[in-house]
Amino acid sequence: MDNKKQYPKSRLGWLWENMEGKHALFIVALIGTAVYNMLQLVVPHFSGKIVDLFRQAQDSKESLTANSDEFYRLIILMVGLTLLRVTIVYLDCMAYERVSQATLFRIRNFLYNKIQRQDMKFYSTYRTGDLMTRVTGDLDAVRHNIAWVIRCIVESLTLFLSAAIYFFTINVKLALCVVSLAPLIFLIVFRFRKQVAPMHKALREKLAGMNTDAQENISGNRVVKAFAREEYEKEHFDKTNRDYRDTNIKTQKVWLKFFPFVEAIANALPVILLLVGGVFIIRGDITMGDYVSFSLLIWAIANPMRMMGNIMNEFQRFSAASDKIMEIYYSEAEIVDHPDAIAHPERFEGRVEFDHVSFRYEDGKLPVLKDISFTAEPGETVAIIGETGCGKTSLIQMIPRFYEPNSGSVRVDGVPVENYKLTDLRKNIGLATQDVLLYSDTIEGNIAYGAMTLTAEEVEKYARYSAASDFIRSMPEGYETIVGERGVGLSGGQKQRISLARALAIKPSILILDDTTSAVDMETEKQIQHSLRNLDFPCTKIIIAQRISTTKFCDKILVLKDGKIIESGNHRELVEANGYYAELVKLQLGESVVSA
Ligand code: DGT
Ligand code: MG
Repeated sequence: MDNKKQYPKSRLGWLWENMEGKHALFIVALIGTAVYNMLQLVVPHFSGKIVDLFRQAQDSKESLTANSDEFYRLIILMVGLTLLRVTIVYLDCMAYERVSQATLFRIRNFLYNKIQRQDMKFYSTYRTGDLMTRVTGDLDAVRHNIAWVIRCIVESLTLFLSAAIYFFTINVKLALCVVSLAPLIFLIVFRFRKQVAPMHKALREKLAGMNTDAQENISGNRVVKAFAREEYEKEHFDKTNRDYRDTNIKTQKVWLKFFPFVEAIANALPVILLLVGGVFIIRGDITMGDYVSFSLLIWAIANPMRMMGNIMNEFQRFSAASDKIMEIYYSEAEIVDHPDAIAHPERFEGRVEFDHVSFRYEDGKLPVLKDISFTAEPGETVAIIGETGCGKTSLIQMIPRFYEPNSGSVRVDGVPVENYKLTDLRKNIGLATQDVLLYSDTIEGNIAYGAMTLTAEEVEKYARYSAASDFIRSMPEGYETIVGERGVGLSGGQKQRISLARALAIKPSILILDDTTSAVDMETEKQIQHSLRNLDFPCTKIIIAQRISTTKFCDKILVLKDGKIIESGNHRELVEANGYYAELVKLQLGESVVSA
């Protein structure tokens, strides 16, 4: 399991690092916890003192009257210190809340930035539901650890230690009898930890699995409905949910197994006190007041013992959760700016070269691209055609450096892409991906996603380029129409056209279209082709296409098969070569057109 991973910091070290700016407050809060718990001893102590006051003379009334000043002094002290304790508790709670929220805020932001900066490999490794669990439930376990678990540990330790010390100052033998049970409790809790730790790991996995199921089914609801799989999905979720519940119960049962022993020991304490204390009083070793203090304070020994199981339980939950967060926290994207990457703020010319590029996905067995070489000169249009799965999408992903070739080199304007800063490289590339993702925003907002400063006229111009302006204008709210989640409410072709407008809006020097017109009709496609040829900025276009009508006017056509370029040339050359492309032409346009 991944908990074996080594991180630069331990869990608590990592937590401490993320409390940055709140270290002092946290330490004050911890000291506050220690102080108000020590103050808990005050009431029993003074009660004991008062009892002894009562008993100084034969008659309690007499002795109290004789010492009434002392009596009132003690009462005022008790009330005053109790008020002080309550105030400290209040401020202390606030301090823990502040520290834990600030830490949470910092980690959450850090994680979000980290996730944003990750590369494609990361996104194909982690499922959305799992990532969501990490930034929500797991983070909450971390907050709980600061605001509750650590505080409880300090609280229990202080109570136990100060009560123990107090006991020892009164009477060593009696204190020894009471405290001697502590090691037993430690032993039990230690064994408990061993059993409960794996349970929390399993619990954490089950929760993530459940969230992933829920997330996939909600966002994939159309598929579920289309295949009438609601019942199946309901049952499936039911099972996951039940599984999670059962694991939860099992985890609790682990504690129940140990609970009776801890409880028995904790309950044995007053009995010991009663017995041994009684004997000591008879023998005159302790006063009645000492005995009262002892018995009023025995909870300060027993409660921490009782709490230990709970604390251990919560701490294991924190461990499992923080491991999951730290995995993302310390993950490094492999594709990042090289240390000696050159800044290139100017616009690229747009020459794209593939030089003997081969590529295999890290988790894939077979190479996906084999020895690909071609050049797209600035302003040229290069089409890539080939059957499904031949590697077209993989090929174009090398240009914005979403993936890196295993061998060979991809160059833009003569410079290997890895020598550019990623942002410089990517802001020059307009990409319309195969599966279109639109944001829940207005159409205008979606088109201007990469170029926030666009004016309304410009947005409309790019919509016109992508043959989208007509349908957008015909919508009641036009460019202000809110696009539903993932573009719900638009047709496939409409979404493609908005995504094309979005890619054009950044005026890229390299435009990459991955099957961007596959869902639009022939007439609209023709319009798009026309405007792409007449853009008002220079631009190299790399177009993945299925239709001969798209490839026909391109400067260069690459025919890809099983990751290899098997033919390349313009339309006419390839038709004359009478190979795979010519076959396609025959299939799509019919014999007559070929011979014409
Ligand atoms: P299409 O879009 O259906 O026309 O197909 P292409 O030509 O765009 O194919 P492409 O490049 O998506 O996939 C080429 C091969 O690589 C195919 O066998 C599936 C595999 N593949 C694609 N993406 C991944 C990935 O993220 N991981 C792994 N292991 N394999 C992948
Ligand atoms: Mg593809």
